[in-house]
Amino acid sequence: MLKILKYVAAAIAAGLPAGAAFAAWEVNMPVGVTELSREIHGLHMLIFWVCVVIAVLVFSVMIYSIVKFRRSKGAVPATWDHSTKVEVVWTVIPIAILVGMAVPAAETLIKIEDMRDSELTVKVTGYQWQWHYDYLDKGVSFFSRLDRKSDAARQLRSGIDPRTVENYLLEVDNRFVVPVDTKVRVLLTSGDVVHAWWVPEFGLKKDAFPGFITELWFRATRTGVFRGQCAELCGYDHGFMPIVVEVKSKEDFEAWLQEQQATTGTPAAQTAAAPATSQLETDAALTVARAE
Ligand SMILES: [Cu+2]
Repeated sequence: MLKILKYVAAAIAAGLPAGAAFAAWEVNMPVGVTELSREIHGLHMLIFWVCVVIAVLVFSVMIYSIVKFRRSKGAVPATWDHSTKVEVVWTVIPIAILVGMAVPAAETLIKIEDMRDSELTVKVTGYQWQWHYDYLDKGVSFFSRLDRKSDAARQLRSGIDPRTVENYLLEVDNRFVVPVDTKVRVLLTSGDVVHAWWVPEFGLKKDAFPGFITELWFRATRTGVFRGQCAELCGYDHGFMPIVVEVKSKEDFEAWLQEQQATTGTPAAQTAAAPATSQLETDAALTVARAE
């Protein structure tokens, strides 16, 4: 017995990365930076601990029974083979546990699908191999593709060490910019094959189908840059269509939006005709109108 335990301990020790590497060795899912990702993480941890408690109880009883009632100790097998009482107990308890877990899970699922009261809607279209972002009613749209440095390094026999490229394969030329503390609704579709929009820190991943629109929403609770990738095998350059979301403060986002509207030559009439939701937007329309 002791020998077996020694082997197990040695095997575990060999499998664990040592020292500092162990500290950075993340096995759990990230908590993320959005309202939904926190909720999903909370649900995940709740279910995890339910599983831990069940495992501890079941294995304790099992190990105890095996050790205590072994033949070498003179245990005599029972002669009965059926107990309705026990059958009822071991059916009712798992049902109660499952229903108990289904309630918070359903609450979170409903929340994920609730698109009401979104403050900004962006249509995101996947293409082989880039993303297109269209800020509906804002007159701003652009393609977002792998940045040049990563693209150069990834070429066969490029001679560039990918380790010298910052955020290799996880950087784009035009980032998807969104405001913080704002419910952003993403309408997902595709121009060719099935892609999937996935940003781990947002806790969400959804497929983009040609001819269909799927949707998701997020409300980032802090500013920063968050990276993801297309998560569907969408062709031979599938690994080269990253997603970079830049969450800015509301003021910085408005400034960015105005800048975009000015530089992309948004038709003034279109912007002015759209119902202005803020003074800043009206100002942007006037600025563009004056510039033309
Ligand atoms: Cu893709």
